[in-house]
Amino acid sequence: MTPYVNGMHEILFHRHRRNPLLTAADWPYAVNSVFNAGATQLPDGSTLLLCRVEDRRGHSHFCAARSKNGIDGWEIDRAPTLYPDPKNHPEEIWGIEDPRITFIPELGCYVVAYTSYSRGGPGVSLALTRDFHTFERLGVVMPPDDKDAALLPRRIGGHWALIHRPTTALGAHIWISYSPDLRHWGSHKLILEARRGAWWDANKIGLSPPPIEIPEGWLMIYHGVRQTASGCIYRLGLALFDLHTPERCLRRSDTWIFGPEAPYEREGDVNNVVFPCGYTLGPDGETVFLYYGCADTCIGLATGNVRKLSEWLERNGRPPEADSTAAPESTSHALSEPQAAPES
Ligand code: BMA
Repeated sequence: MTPYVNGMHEILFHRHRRNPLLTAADWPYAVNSVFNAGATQLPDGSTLLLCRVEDRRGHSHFCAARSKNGIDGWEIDRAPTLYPDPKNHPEEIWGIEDPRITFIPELGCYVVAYTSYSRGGPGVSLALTRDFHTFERLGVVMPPDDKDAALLPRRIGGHWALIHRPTTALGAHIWISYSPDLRHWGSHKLILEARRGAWWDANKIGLSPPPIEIPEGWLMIYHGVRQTASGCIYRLGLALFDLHTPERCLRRSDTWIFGPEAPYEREGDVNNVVFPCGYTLGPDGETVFLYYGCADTCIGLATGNVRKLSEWLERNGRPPEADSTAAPESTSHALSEPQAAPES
């Protein structure tokens, strides 16, 4: 650990002592790096990580790693689990990245939301799977520039809801969109804005793992990107959204809660990055196992507690409209006047 950490902040996520949990050295075939893994708990209670694996071309694919306790004893697929298919899906010509997994009880399958990368830029694609061996691709659902997407596990007002992060000349903010069938999307709404100026989450934010459903609402761990003279710093903040109207942000933290501190987070192919794409909950239903990419090079685990996260946000967060320094010209009516989700 860096000797410069102040140590006076409340610690909400604890790094596992076996970090980094998974690195390129663990892989059964030639790879450059493994990071930004989606995560889910399988019916037998074991943990599946769908790891982003980068080859020496710089292109990424996904490879599944399974473990009984989510910590060690990983069994890694001997070959790529989901590989770009540019012939049928030209949007994947430069690879597929950053998967987020949601189990959908109504469909009895998992939906993987991922970044498909091509000449057009990064877009959001969806694929369905029951077993993480075969996948049904739905193709691009959000055209470039868009990424950092995850599906909510059930319909809201009769419609599926996708959280994602389009980028425009005005910045990179978090949006929600709705669909009757996972293929046609509309009712797009801005739900969380990047702040500006000196803020740790100025200009660019994005969803990290899929939102966590708690009694108080959808708890979102999001990443904020600070641009500095020596590159970007990726850190994590918290926001809470209304359970029935997930476009309505109830609270947002002012400060980040987790950032690059350990040497494997500080230094790698891209320095100073912590980037979770997945979590699982422990048997107590409260312990969060947060799996995160470290410096675009390896995979770490940090554990927290949903109740403590929620209580901390209650004490330290505030409604976004109370933030007078964000978006002074108020580009977002959705932030101050939340609208109901479309009716079925
Ligand atoms: C983001 C994403 C992540 C990556 C991060 C840091 O834009 O592309 O995949 O981990 O940058 O390089």
